Amino acid sequence: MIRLSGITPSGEMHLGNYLGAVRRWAAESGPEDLYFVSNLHAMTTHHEPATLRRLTRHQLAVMIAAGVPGDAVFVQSDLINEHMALTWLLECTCTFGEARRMVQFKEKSDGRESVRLGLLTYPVLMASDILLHGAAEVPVGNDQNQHVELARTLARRFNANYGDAFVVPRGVLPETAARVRDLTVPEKKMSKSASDVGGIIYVLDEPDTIRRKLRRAVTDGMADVRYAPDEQPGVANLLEIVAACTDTSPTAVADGIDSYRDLKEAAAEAVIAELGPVRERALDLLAGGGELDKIRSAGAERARDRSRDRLANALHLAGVD
Ligand code: AQP
Repeated sequence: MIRLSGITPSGEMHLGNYLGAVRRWAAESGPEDLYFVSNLHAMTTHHEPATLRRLTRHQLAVMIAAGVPGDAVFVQSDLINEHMALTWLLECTCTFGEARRMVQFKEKSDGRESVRLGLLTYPVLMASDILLHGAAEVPVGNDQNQHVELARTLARRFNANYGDAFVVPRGVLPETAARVRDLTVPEKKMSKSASDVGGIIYVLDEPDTIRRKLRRAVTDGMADVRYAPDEQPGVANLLEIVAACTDTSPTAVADGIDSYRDLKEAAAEAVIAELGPVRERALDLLAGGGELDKIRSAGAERARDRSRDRLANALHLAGVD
């Protein structure tokens, strides 16, 4: 059974991406699973080419440094011909009404004067990612589940119209997904595209930067260290971060700490200990030696080999071989 997950290089990898996704990929990866940098998805709104190229490499390096197996990773644009060929087949399987109904399209296009067509069609590109690689399970948060549903619909429709080409995938909610919140706006999740970087801990942040950001984390005026996410979201976020980094529960962390100052210190120590080795290895990979490029091209070759017959069969069934 193949599970497929991706990360979009819309910014540098942060603690939320790491604890909520990438660290799990490293720990739980099965022999057939695939993890990719979805750089084509980063083009649906304004992007800078040089920045996108840099962030694509950055995401790949951090994934490898975090322990995601090298033979399970690839970069989406390294298989651009394959992904685009299947995207076209699926765009000709999807209706305009289906694409327009996607909630994320409505949210992201709302109020904008000019909207890239890719923002409308990107769920079809996501369906092609899933179907090209034969994924049976796609771990996603609630915000992406509608897109996996679309992939299911398109797989079923294509199979019914032309013949058996695709595994019908299903979305699965990760069991213990840590949801890391922004340090300065704890009501919101930590996000690559947030405008205030003070609320975001990046995986490659230096230890002093991590300490500074955590010292400035928003708490509340209750002066009470207990785990109450609804009443004390900032404190709960810090407790969850320590718990995730030290493999315990937020309540157990709260039991051993008396002041917000000590909580912030504990969070800084836990995060620095967790991210330190990943940061070091990622910086090594990014600095040179060609190791990262070798991993990248071997990953692309493997992913291409594994998807070749599936794509050829789909093209044949659709009558365009
Ligand atoms: N704050 C978070 N806590 C836990 N998990 C998170 N993820 C994202 N933010 C958090 C998980 O990281 C994986 C990769 O995310 P993505 O690149 O697909 O996009 P995203 O979810 O939209 O991430 P961001 O950081 O919020 O980016 P922008 O600002 O560009 O939208 C996913 O598994 C995601 O659940």
